[in-house]
Amino acid sequence: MKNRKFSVSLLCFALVAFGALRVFAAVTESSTNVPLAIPDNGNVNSTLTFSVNGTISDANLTVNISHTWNDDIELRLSSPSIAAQLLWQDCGGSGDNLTNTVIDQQAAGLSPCTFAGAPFTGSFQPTDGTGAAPAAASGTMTAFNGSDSGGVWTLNVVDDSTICTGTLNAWSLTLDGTPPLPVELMTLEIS
Ligand SMILES: [Ca+2]
Ligand SMILES: [Ca+2]
Ligand SMILES: [Ca+2]
Repeated sequence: MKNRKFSVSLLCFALVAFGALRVFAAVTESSTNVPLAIPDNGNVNSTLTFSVNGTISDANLTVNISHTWNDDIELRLSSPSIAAQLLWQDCGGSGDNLTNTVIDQQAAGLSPCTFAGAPFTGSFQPTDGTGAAPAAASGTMTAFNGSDSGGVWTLNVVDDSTICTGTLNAWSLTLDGTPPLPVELMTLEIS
C-alpha cells in the first residue's frame, strides 16, 4: 500500500512535469537586427529569428522606438507563415517615442491615443487612429495563433510623413505555444 502511494505520487509529479514540457510560455526573443534608422517618409524592415519551434497560442510584440512625431509611425508584423498585420498607425500626435510599448490583443485599448499618452509604456491592443477613441487596427496579434513560431519574423516600420524622423532601437516577441513533437514520458512502474 505504501509503495502504491509513493508510485502514484511519482506519477502525479511526472504528469505535472510532462504538462510543463508540453507548452512553452512567455518565451521572449529579441531582434539583433537593430538599431535601424527609420527613413523619413519611408520604411525599414527588421528581422528576428525565433528559435523555439511550436504552434503559437499567444503572441505579444514589444517595441522601443525613438521618434519626434509619433503620428508618423506605422508598425506591421509578419511571421514565417502569416502575412503582415497592421498593428499601430496614426497614434500619438506630436508626442515622442514608444518606450517598452507592448502590443497585446488581451490588453486594454488605447483611449485616448494623443500626444499626452507618449511614450506609451505598457500594454495596448493594436490601434489605428489619433483621438479620444482610436479605432482598432486592421491587423491583430491573434492572427498568429495556431501558426508556427520558429523562423524569421519581420517588423516593418513606416514613417508616413516628412520632416520628423526616428530610430527603431529594439523589438522582441514574447510567445506562448505548444512544441510540435510529443515529449517522451518517463517509464513508471506502479506496484
Ligand atoms: Ca501618420
Ligand atoms: Ca497576448
Ligand atoms: Ca517623418
